[in-house]
Amino acid sequence: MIWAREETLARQEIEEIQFTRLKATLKRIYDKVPSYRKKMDQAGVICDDIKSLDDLHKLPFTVKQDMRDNYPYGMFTVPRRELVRIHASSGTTGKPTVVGYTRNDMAIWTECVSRIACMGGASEDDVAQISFGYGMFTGALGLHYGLENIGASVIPVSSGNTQKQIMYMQDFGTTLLVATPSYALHIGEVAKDMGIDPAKDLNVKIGLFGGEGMTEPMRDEMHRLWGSDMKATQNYGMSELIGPGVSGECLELCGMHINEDHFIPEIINPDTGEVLPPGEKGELVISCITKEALPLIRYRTGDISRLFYEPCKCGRTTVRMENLSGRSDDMLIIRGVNVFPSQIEEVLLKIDEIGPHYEIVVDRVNYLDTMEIKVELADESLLDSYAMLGELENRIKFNLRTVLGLDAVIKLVAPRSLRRFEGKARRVTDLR
Ligand code: DLL
Repeated sequence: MIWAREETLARQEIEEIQFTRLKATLKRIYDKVPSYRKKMDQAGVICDDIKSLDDLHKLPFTVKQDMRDNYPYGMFTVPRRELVRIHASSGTTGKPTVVGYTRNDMAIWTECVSRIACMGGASEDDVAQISFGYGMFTGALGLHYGLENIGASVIPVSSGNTQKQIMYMQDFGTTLLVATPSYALHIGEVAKDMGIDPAKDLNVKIGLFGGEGMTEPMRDEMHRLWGSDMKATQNYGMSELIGPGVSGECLELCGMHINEDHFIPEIINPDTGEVLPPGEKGELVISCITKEALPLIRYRTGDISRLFYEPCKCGRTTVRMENLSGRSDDMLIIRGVNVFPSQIEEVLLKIDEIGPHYEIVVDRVNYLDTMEIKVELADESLLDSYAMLGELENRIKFNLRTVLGLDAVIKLVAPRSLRRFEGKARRVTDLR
């Protein structure tokens, strides 16, 4: 089901809406946010210079550092008392990034997530278990409001307490799971430990996954565990932009539809800032054109993707963004080779004998980069055969070298011996 008419507009119509909303938002930010006004003045651009969407590139970027410099409320265009919700995303260093919502922003957020839930096959018939951590993370409450809005019965279980999650699934008849892909896999394996086959004994038919990427082999793994008939889609968002609700996959699985009447996407060359044509890969930049409290313009997400404008078979006309290759700051440079952890994951998960859990440790020894990958065996019995282990290790090394041009030390470890995550997985340790 398509939730809103705005998802099916003709391109000209959508662009007209975008332009009108962009102009209004820009004026608002120029008037209310001193740091952005300063940036525009320094760039020598005034609101009236933006005469069409093609002029968007004239505007300065907003970056995470702007949020830090204006901590906590300096980027807001409304007084604090107009905020009805505050969230924050914790970075690895320093203060968190603070985001806020007016009452109207909450309505927009709910609308955007409702669309994404419908894209993934959700409806009022669903019992939706939200296994994202409730709290400052936008994921849980974002999906919560959206799913409630479409009429699903929401169970706000939060993350953790995995055995109890499974009990709720059985007793409450959960049909839809919201989680990070890594936690969804973990819930499935704990169910198996309890003697419950998620594919046969549970009724979870829809997975709305997000907050981190799901590569295609990871999706296959999801189907193996939760059943081949599970609709396993992913959706994308970011606290600074709104939280979840920026884009989501429909059941055609050909990229994530962006809610274009609320967000204008661009892809840029991350080194030069130049805007790249449709279909080219680069950094995703998003302008929020309807938000009241924190409408960031040309925000550099750091996420790597590309855009496809061809209408989708599902009937939506909104632009699709390719599932992310990763974040520009996750990219590892190992002996000069650029590699995203997601590329390593793609190679690993195509090998049948190993499970979907791995850890990458990058270090520098005697001025040379080294990479060690710990990979879990899918089946304990493999541990008994040295010959098999040796062959498997060589095959993994060979595949990595062929696809990525990189040598790695492979450590095969027993099933269930690596760390599990209840939220976003952290699979890379860079010791350099
Ligand atoms: O993760 C918002 C969200 C929650 C989206 C739940 C979808 C579902 P942050 O915590 O601010 O917000 O983290 C944003 O997470 O820049 C991406 O790098 C990554 N990310 C989010 N969704 C995906 C996805 C939420 N589907 C950062 N694929 C983003 C890959 C994702 N990465």
